Amino acid sequence: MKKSISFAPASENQVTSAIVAGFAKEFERYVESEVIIVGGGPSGLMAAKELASRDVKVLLIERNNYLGGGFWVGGFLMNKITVRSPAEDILDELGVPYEESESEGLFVADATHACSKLIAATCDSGAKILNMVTLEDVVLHDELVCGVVVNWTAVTTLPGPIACVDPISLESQLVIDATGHDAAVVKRLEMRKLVKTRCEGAMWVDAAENLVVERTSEFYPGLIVTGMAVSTVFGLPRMGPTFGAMLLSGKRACEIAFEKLKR
Ligand code: 48H
Repeated sequence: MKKSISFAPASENQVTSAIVAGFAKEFERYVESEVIIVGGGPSGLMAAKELASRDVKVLLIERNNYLGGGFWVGGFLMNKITVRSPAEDILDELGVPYEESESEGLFVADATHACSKLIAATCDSGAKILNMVTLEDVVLHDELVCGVVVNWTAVTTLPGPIACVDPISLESQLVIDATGHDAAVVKRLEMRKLVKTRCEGAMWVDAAENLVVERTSEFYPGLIVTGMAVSTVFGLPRMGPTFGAMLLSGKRACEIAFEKLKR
């Protein structure tokens, strides 16, 4: 005979209260963080996971409902991702199964498995995630980036005449631009002629991945760039659907941020 299940009793208003109280308490704690990461693709997730694992107070902002950015698909809508050695070490760390392709040192994994594991590891690390939130601007004090200006993505996509909703600011000691090809944070500085970005270069996988990791850096005081944003700002070649450099660039961004926080 089937055993019937009886859930704990709750009223509708108790469900609502639980959500409001849970959100408000945490949100208030994160109006000031040590590091804010904008963009929840592979580089941003990796940087968030690594920083939170070192007990850094880190907030990741993502404009979509879902995290993962371009990591869910490997290119041309085929859901296999590739990484080149030595980035398979990260797949090992995450517990993602993979196979070596016919090309030595080039590994293939299920995109959904890799992406889910990276998201789960980031959440487990203690990084705070704010999804459905879009970066609108930066906080800039005396030529130092010290926070972000954000709004609900739903507000930013409303037609102009009904979107008169001011954004809010969140402060941090450092901001990491992990917004991919857009380099959306850096672009707010370029708009004001404080920096100049180059256009992302044409495809050249062999050169591109090394360069992205090498050039992951503090691009402007208080602002670190990681992932494809590095290609955009420095005009580096693109690498196509291979993700080792995104993961290692996120790790590098963490190391740079961690060193800066210590000083
Ligand atoms: C909040 C924002 C905003 C904003 C964007 O594109 P991503 O996956 O970025 P990376 O750099 O971690 O990885 C790049 C990789 O996916 C890729 O495209 C590669 C390897 N391309 C090679 C090639 O040759 O084309 O993720 C960026 C994330 C996304 O989730 C966006 O939704 C988010 O940032 N985002 N979040 N406010 N203004 N802009």
